[in-house]
Amino acid sequence: MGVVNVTPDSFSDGGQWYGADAAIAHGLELVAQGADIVDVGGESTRPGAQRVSAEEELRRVGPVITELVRAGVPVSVDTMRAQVAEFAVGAGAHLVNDVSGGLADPDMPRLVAEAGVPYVVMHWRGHSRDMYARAAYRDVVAEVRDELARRVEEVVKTGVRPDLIVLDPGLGFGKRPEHNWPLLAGLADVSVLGGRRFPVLVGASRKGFIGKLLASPDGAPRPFAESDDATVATTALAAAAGAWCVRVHKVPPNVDAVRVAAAWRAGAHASRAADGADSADSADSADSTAGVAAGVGAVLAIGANLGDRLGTLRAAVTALGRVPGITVLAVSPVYETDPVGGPDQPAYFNAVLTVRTTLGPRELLRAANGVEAAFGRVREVRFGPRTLDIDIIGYGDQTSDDPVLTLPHPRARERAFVLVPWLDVDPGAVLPDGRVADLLAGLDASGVRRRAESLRPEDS
Ligand code: PMM
Repeated sequence: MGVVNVTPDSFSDGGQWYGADAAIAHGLELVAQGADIVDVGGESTRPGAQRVSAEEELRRVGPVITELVRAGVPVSVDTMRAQVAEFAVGAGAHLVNDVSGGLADPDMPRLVAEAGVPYVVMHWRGHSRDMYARAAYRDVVAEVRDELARRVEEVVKTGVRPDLIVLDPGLGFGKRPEHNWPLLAGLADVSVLGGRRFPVLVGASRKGFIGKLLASPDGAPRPFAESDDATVATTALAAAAGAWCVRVHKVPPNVDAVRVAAAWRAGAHASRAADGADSADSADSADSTAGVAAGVGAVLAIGANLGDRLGTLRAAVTALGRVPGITVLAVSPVYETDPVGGPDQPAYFNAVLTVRTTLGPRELLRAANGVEAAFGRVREVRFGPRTLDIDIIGYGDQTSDDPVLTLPHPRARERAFVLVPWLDVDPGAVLPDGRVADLLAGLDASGVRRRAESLRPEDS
């Protein structure tokens, strides 16, 4: 996760990306450098920071989020305000990153529940103005875990889906330097609440506790911009310990560190498997690279219900086939389908393609988002009309409850408009809950009507 702080006074990069144009360019640069998600924030949370108004926060992040989403970037909004999150999700942001874990704005959990987007619940004891006043712990790992457990219980009560929650120990937030190291070393303890393992986000990048660790002999802390190497070390350790995401300012060396950690975990996995040990909880994140070199089969569903639906789907098939690392294997017939859920809207054209890809699952998602964006898709209404929608239905036989990319697609099993064309290209297709043919037998497929046209560019 690359950071874009659209603020004049952030902790480590305040002022650098304050103008919308600079912030947008920086977000695009972070993605080009390998970030999977760009976290856009408009309110500084550095120790001692005063709050800005909701209007000012929206003025800062609004155009940046809108533009990055339009460019196909998976965006996270770093906000404690439901009003700002609502705007961001409406503009197509994928994730809400709330450093207060729903404490700062009581409307936030309900908004996130309704939007159905992933939600980062961070450990927090109060606003930055006087956060050190609350930095007293007897057993910091146990207290952070227990306080996070209470937050999770609360937000789930409000309707947030547990499988969309990401935990964050909140490094540096109401914590003195010495409190952060046990939390980093104890990520595994913080991630399991009530018997459930949650994905964990770690935000150590350029934080004061790193500067303090690297202080010069006279006690002067290392400046932010010179603590990136140490941030990379924390990234490698956190990723090797199984963190789902690291939030960083300088993307390239941290991407390298994540790749090293993934190889490390895969190595540990392989050696445990060779020993015949139980390896169920090892390196099986959505970005596991096992098998990618040889190419992995993936199933994509495409749909359109605005504009030239057939032309858009044809162009999307061509565009996907042109992405380096994607080879289109089979394209189903086109179906005209009645909309399911959402507002009153025109009928869709839907199809399914099978591809072989050397991209990892998140890279494939980014490629799909890029093609969607090329057709001007803006998600104004959830389940509402769209010029083009591309869903990753399956990626090899990987299962993952990664909140950004759940595999297989959690709603595929209930969608006749996906299962019907999927069977056309793979009659033996299976989902974890059964054969696709059997699942389809239990659905009403009367709203799914086969068309005569083909999507293959050579047939048009
Ligand atoms: N840290 C900052 C801002 N947002 N979000 C999450 N989830 N976790 C963090 O640790 C976090 C955050 C402050 O850092 P910055 O101002 O240097 O970007």
